[in-house]
Amino acid sequence: SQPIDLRLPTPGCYADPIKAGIDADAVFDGMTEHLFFTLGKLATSASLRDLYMALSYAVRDRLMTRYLASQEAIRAKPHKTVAYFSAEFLIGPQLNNNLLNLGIQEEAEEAVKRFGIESLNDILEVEEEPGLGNGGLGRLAACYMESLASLQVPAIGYGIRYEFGIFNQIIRDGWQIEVTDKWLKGGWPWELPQPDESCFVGFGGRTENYIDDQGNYRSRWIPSEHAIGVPHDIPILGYRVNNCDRLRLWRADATESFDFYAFNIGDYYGAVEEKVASETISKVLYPNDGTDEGRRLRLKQQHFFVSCSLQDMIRSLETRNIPVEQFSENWTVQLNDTHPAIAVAELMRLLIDNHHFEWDQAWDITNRSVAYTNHTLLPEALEKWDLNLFKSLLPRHLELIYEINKRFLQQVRLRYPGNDLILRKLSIIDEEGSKAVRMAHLATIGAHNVNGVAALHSDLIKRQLMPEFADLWPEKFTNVTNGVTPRRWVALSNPELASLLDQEIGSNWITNMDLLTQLEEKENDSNFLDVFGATKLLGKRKLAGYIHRQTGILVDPSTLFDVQVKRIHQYKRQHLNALQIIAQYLRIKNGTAHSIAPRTVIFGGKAAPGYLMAKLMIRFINGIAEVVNADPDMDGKLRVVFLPDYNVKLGEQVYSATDLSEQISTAGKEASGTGNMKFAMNGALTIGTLDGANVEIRDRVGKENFFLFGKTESEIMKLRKNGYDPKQYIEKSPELSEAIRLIELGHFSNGDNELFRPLLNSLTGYDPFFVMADFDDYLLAQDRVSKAWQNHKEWNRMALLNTARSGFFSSDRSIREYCSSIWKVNPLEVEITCNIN
Ligand code: KOT
Repeated sequence: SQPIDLRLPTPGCYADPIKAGIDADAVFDGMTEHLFFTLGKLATSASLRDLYMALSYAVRDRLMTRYLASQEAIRAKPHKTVAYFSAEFLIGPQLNNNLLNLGIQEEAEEAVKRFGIESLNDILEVEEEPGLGNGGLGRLAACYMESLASLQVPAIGYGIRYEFGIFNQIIRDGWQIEVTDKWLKGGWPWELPQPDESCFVGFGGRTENYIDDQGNYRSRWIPSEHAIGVPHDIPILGYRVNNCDRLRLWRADATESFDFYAFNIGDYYGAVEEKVASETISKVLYPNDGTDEGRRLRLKQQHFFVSCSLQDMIRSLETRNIPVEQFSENWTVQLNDTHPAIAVAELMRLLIDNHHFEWDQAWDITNRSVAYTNHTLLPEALEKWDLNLFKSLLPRHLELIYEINKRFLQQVRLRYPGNDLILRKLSIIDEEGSKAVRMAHLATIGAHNVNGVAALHSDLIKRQLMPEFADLWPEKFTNVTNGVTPRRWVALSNPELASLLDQEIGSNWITNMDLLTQLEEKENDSNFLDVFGATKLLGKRKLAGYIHRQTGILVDPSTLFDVQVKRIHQYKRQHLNALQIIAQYLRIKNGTAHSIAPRTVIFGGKAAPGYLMAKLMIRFINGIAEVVNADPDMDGKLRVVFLPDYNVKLGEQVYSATDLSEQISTAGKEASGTGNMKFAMNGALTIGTLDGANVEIRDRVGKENFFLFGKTESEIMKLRKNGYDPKQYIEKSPELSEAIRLIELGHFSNGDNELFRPLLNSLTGYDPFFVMADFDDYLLAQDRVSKAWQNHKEWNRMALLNTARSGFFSSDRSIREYCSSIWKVNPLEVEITCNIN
């Protein structure tokens, strides 16, 4: 390809893809200039925050050549580009990631020292992360953007610039309190507003038919409200390449800063109200992970960002003189779950109503462009929109959906003549009870590919969730097992392990995680195992310091760090872990704890604000922590910690400091999990069920290096079918009965025997997630963990094999699979010439 010739605004040769011509002097000078001109500060009076901002701006400057050259490359020569549509992008802190990918961490370290700062870490500490996601789904989107750029694939991530991200969590008296997340308050240096590329979006109103100038019958939508989407671009630089992709997040603005007519007739508040209503669209992220709230504002958010994004994509074709007919040759749209599924109807609307395509051609373009990733089988998470609500907000889209549905059902009729049941099952419109639009059906019908996120999950989509669809279109249903980026989840978060890997196998592992298998040669190298164990201990010491500062609890880094960090959810079964702790506590109290490993059990995670049972689970864990940590009998044997406000930044400290990873969801419920992968890469052993990607992790790391327990998905199904009674399991298990009795007595609630009643009733009554059924087997697996911990050499050997065999779970591998089997896109290497010197 032709190198891109840019008029570079700053001197220096940018052709070196590694150091980018940036040395410590350049970073220092850049910081000095930004302190003075951008921040209005003198170096002598700059705070840590000022220095963080100055360094970030200086680094952002160094991204711009690549950012512009990457866009120029597409302009110069059309190339299919990935549009990753996601309501959430949980990107985490940006500064260190950009330093790493530019290859200037050491230069930055030296530059900040010249400002009298002891370590770059002091500055990295200041960064606030944009919490624009709930958990796994949003973090996956962020890992995928980083891998796309690193693999030199042209891509844009489209989403929403929420003013308030996921709430901050504080713990008071053991309860979760939600605090507004004001991530933008001090200014956020990583975004570039692009108001010239704003888009107009409609809502509500009505549709009408008309005859155009050529005498054609057409339909159009006359919305009653509008909002403007203002794009804010975040550069996503690939690792040591010139390719710099973008996250384009839309902020909603009012169409007029005031409705002057209303203002003039004296309705001042009415005018302001409309402005406020438009701007509310991008105000706040819905804090539900895995449940669907069905709220009008949420549907507005979805249509808002999807419409802006599709308009933006069509406009980009037009400005490059590419006919809109060639949309699907130039764009591939991935729907991250059904949150952006309205894209199917919106793209049809734009093509038919605005660009005057015939139905068949519009459908062909839509279907060729769009693919859908399903992330959950939980019925409560499958999005459904009340038909009346949908109609009142998106009347034209509903007409188009009816037409899509009519044509689809005709196909179904041909395939299954006379089978009305199947028609009702597959219809986009749910006719049972109050009518609703099923977004997963719209996405599945509109897409050319539907994938699950782990082998088991993809299989269950075909066998349980959508068997009739899979029967109709067997080749449409595929699997792409999730992955996580080794840049953030090893290199940045575990620098000690990263430099050990560099020494042992060279530094190419960071872009080729399969090279980690070379570590297997070291499995019997006693010295190496000690060094490997020592890097883990360093991580544990750091985390112990953090725990002490945050919670006042002193933990011993030589104990087994047993960690469960993830959203709090019944299906993830933090309460199973909590019950296990009570059993260990009782053993210690009763003097029957013979060979149990001294443990520090660490929890972290947020509960959706309206999910009362999850909030009670947090209270429960904290109740146990309070009793255990205050009891001298537990000293040196057991500690329990609930880490408040678990987020990406905290995750970076946790994965590298973990010995045992808790992945204990009810089989069939966790679509994949991605934390499980981060732990394994960092040499934690997993205790887990055969659920989600655990299955594949175990297959890869070896079953002897994984603590398996619990019922399989098919055993769970059978239990449910044959009438599951948790009481039978409780009666058969003395340790479980005893643990439950202690909770009932109020032992973990200062004598209050009502506090945990709802939790106990659920577990002993209906137990929807089979906690009781898996308890004994879990406890046995924990005993195997304790036994394994006695032999440190052996533990380290197993841990090493986990790291060595985790290469498959790099998001680079996942993205390569998406590129070749779903998107059919190739990399486009961005070259930059040095045209100044
Ligand atoms: C569903 C509705 C609203 C918000 C989030 C979801 C959601 C989250 N659905 N699935 N997820 C998680 O996605 C991860 C990435 O694929 C999976 O690893 C995890 O198992 C899902 O629970």
